[in-house]
Amino acid sequence: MRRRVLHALAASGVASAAGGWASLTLAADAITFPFENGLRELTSAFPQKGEMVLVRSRPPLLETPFSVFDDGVFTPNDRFFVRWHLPSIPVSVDARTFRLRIHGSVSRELDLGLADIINGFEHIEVAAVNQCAGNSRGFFKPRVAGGEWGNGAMGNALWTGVRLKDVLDRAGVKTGAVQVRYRGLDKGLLPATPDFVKALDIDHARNGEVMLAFGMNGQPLPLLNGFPLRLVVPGWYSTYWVKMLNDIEVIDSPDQNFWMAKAYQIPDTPGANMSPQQTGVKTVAINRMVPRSFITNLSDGSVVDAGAPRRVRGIAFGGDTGVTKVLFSADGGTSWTPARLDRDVGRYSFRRWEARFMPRYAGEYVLKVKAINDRGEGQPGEPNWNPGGYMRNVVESLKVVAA
Ligand SMILES: Nc1nc2c(c(=O)[nH]1)N[C@H]1C(S)=C(S)[C@@H](COP(=O)(O)O)O[C@H]1N2
Ligand SMILES: [Mo]
Repeated sequence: MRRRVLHALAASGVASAAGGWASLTLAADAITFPFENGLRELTSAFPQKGEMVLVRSRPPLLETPFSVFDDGVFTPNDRFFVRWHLPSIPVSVDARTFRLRIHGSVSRELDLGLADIINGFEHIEVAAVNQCAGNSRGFFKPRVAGGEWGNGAMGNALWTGVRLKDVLDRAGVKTGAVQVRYRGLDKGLLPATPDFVKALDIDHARNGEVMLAFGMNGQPLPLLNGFPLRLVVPGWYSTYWVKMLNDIEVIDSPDQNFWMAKAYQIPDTPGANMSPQQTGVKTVAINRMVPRSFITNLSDGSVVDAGAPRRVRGIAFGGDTGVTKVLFSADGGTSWTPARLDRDVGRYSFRRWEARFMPRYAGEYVLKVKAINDRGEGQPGEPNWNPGGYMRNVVESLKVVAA
């Protein structure tokens, strides 16, 4: 794996999007999500990306077409979703001149090239789901502001990299440090636009799992997924997974910048749930993920043969811990049967599951699936709501027709 990634990095050297992606010609194909204003174009115009659902073009928000999740437990790099906040993203990054700076409350500032990182620290690998906090926001009712994703603002990859802990240890974190903050190469158009900066508490940053990743499914990261280096924070929403990471700063007081203190705040309530009328709700920075599960080989409105048994399959994940159980219902949630779980490739990963569905009679069937993680936490039966459109994890339903 290491050799393969290194080889590919050497061969590519520079990841670039010749010409940029501001002047795209859009494809004619489209899909419609089952919510208001759900029409989306399909595009293959972005560098290193196959066909993607176009949610917004500048900055790029590209969603994974849901059928891709039926193909395997890992989401291919060329179909992996993309989300950026600021419009000015480098259209090429040269791996040979790229530098990562580690500074702030440390004994020794570090200024590392990619080779220093790859050759200087032990490598680790983790299978982990990268999911936007606003995945599925388009389904929020009442509607909320923000990128109107369907369910495809997530993906699962095998990440290769080095422990953030090891890098911090080399720099020597000083006593009194409380957080570590991260920024990447992207910028706003105006100098007044706050840089996209995120922070993690010092103990979290040093837990040995948080990673500086240079490999994704055995390849260098695609440019749009953060080439050449990104933070991977297993179990946490991807707002913390800073891409094109070139600056790490150890700080002595909690970060108060816009992206921590104002954006990505959730109600401090179970399931980040509140009512649209509620005011004065205490908020906290979004953090760990919660369990979700999906059917991937049937979609709403699929037609199946009446009287013939059928395998239903899909994916589940536990959030910030493993999935222990996936339950399947073919009668709208009246009765549930355990699904068979596929190979476990790690607790932060998608886990595939399969169940038997016997549509004995012609007619409509409401299929549901729910995941329970190894802390016994399940998915709620009713959707949550909050003004940011974050953390949807309701038990999903789809209607199929047996004929
Ligand atoms: N540098 C940088 N990193 C970033 C962001 C960004 O705007 N800039 N967006 C974050 C958010 S909110 C998401 S959802 C993920 C998306 O990761 P992906 O594009 O690799 O799927 O990147 C995260 N890392
Ligand atoms: Mo996000």
